[in-house]
Amino acid sequence: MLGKFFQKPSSELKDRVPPGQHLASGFPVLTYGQTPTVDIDTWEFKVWGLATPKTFTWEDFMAMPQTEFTADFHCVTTWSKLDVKWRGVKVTDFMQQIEVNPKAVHLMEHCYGGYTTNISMEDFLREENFFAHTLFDEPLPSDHGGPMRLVVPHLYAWKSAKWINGLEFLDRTDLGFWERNGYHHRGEPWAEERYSSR
Ligand SMILES: Nc1nc2c(c(=O)[nH]1)N[C@H]1C(S)=C(S)[C@@H](COP(=O)(O)O)O[C@H]1N2
Ligand SMILES: [Mo]
Repeated sequence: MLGKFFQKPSSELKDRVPPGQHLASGFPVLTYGQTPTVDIDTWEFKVWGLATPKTFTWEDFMAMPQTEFTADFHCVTTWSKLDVKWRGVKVTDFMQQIEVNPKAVHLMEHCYGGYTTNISMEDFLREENFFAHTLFDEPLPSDHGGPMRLVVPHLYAWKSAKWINGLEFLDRTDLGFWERNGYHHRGEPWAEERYSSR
């Protein structure tokens, strides 16, 4: 029934595939709505809310330390892709560039096209999170979120905002697009935090 697009994970990979997930062949694209056209020359990334407002250009991001990442990717619609290879800027390196009010406990990820998703500061500040501009040694394709997306490997991939262009720091939990439409507020795949009980 899973046909040629999905495989059951082999036993050695099983401990890397969360419950209820299947391995995808290839790298599916999952977008709600249109893929926005985003030009690197006019690209801007802003921080606001409980942080000193600041705007970054593409050059500003390229001047930050650049790191390679290999991470597994889990979509709540039940496909997973292991060992995705990316390059970009670690969230913890980016955070050196901004001043955040200690009252900030949560944030909203904002994107070109209007998509939003929320995340706690604790989940956002993890060492393995990064802003990605390169996928398997090629510029990140626009359907996968190019020129720049966030990747949060330890949560379902709807938290990995494509075409990201801003972070709004908050003193409380707020809900993003899918979270307002029934998805779990946190989305941890090993706990199968798929949908909200409310
Ligand atoms: N801006 C934006 N980011 C997004 C989405 C979206 O629709 N818009 N979809 C999310 C979902 S549900 C998933 S599974 C991943 C899919 O990333 P991919 O298309 O690169 O596989 O992007 C996430 N980030
Ligand atoms: Mo998804």
